[in-house]
Amino acid sequence: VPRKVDAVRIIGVPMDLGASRRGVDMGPSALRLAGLADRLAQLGYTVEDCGNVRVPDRTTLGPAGEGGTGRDFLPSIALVCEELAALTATTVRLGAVPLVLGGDHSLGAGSVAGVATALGERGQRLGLIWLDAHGDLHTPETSHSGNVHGMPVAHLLGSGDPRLSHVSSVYPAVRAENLAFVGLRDLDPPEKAFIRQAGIAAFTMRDIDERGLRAVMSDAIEIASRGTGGIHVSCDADWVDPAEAPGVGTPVRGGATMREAHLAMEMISDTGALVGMDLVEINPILDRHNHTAELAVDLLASAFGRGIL
Ligand code: 5AB
Ligand code: MN
Ligand code: MN
Ligand code: MN
Repeated sequence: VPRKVDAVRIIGVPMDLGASRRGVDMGPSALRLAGLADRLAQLGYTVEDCGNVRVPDRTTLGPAGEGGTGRDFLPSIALVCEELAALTATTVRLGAVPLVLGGDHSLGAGSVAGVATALGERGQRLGLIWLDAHGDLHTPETSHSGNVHGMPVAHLLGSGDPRLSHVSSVYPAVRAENLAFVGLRDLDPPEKAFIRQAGIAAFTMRDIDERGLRAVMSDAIEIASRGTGGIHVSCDADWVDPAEAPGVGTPVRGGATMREAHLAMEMISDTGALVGMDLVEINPILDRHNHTAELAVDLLASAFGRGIL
């Protein structure tokens, strides 16, 4: 399949307001230091690094910062998501793929929203593949932790706080029928209820164990492709097993192997339908010698076609 787009724009989002554990704000630096831009350029892409979106440090947010808990940061996160969505929308309009570097996964409510806006202007819907150990399907009401990185998918589907669910000019930004999860293994009860009630395609690690990554991923791609103008892939580094990707904020044992992760990325590349991508939740403080960021750059290279002979 010839690829549709040969320009990639890198957008860093050094945000840790959505997570309890600090340090994922350093993710964009770690991924850049692991050689991301050069790797993509070697694959023949025109690469433009737009630098970082401005994100307030939580120590500057006053009482909400030091004393606050997760949901206190929602207004600040929503502002970052608005700005990020404007950038990803512009990038898609210009004919390039936005590659968003996190930062915690709350940014997904902005990155995906912007891509949905740009496709909506062409009369197209967006398909979404969410690679994650977690469902990220909480609303501020159902979340026990209050952490907004556990909420982006619910908001993209139109639930929760309007400041996060109305970032896109398309509402909801993504329809449940065009969404597929892959790699799930740590869901809270309200997230399971959401999946059942909305009828979301949720492929767990058990599905990968029983059917193999290839069968699961082709189902996910089919779901995200059906009736859509392109696929956004939001990759939480914690979908990979922590033995291979230790530098993540919320590790859960029993994740995808390195080879399964590569195959998933190669299959995404084969679709030629990738219109946007996030790589989030890398925590350099918990990493060993930047190995998780290096693995992530390898995986991104696979998603952008390095396996094509
Ligand atoms: B991540 C948990 N469900 O809501 C919560 O890493 C974890 O973006 C959320 O997937 C993990 O706090 C969010 C327990
Ligand atoms: Mn996540
Ligand atoms: Mn996760
Ligand atoms: Mn996490």
